[in-house]
Amino acid sequence: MLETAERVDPAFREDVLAGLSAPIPAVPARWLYDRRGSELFDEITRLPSYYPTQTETALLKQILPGVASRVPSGTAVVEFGAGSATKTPLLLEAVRPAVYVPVDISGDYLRESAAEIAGLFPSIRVEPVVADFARPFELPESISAFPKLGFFPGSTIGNFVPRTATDLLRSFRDLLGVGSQLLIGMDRVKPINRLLAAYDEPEGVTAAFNLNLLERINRELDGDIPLDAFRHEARWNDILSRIEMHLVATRDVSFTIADRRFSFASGSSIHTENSHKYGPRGSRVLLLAGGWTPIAEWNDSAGDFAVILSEA
Ligand code: AVJ
Repeated sequence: MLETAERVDPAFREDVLAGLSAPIPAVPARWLYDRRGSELFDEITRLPSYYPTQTETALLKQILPGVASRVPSGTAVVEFGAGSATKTPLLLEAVRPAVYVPVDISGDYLRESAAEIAGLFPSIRVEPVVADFARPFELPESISAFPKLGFFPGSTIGNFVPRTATDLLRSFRDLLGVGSQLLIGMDRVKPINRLLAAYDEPEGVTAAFNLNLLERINRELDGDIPLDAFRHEARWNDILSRIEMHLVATRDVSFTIADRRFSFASGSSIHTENSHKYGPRGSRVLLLAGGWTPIAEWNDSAGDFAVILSEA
């Protein structure tokens, strides 16, 4: 018990206790991604109904020569997130940067994937940075003179509400500097049935991903939440243009977390994740508000997903 308690991030405890006591109960989405959560998300990306990963990967294969032609030679690529095993090699293959700087909060995962990239691309210098990219951090001194290309795929920007998303984009601009570039993936608005199917599929992996948060709370914060008292729900919030994940109480339920008592009425929910979807104009306005001027944009033929190159 003590052994696990020692490793618990105090911010997790604070976020859960404050979040579940709020008028609209919610827990920040980043706590979904513990080891098990990251494995489940990986499984999600391989589901037939979860189109973003397949669509973006196919789109990148097509467009990367065009991207590379707009990127100066001798560039340093800075990826926000440790990088996916498939998308990152595609980018590096096309752009052939001098340096690759993956930035991730998880040191173990970062070192593993950085070593893999270094093995695949012996001519690219790999300089991983352990940091939460949503908080201030510094790039290695050694790349200060290089032209820079930020890479932020996967529609991860969609996890942030627009106010926070623009703050994040501005912090990327401050970090990379005027004249730098950003290649970002953004999921598009599309028919609601397809959006809902991507976040609530028959295989039940997204449900397990969402419910894993409760298991994590029970394990790390000494909770006794009965898992069968909550079910996964994906909702489309039209006015805010986003998919929301919720954990909905299937009956009146009370439980304890870290010696604090909580009660949820049947049908009430814990909001666990947002995934904002943008139309063509909206995505460009968001980038502009964040200090980035779009210079080229690519969409798959169905218009499901966009990759946009911008300049600071
Ligand atoms: C990794 C945040 C882009 O919002 O589509 C997938 C996470 N959540 N299924 C997304 C997620 C449920 C994903 N992002």
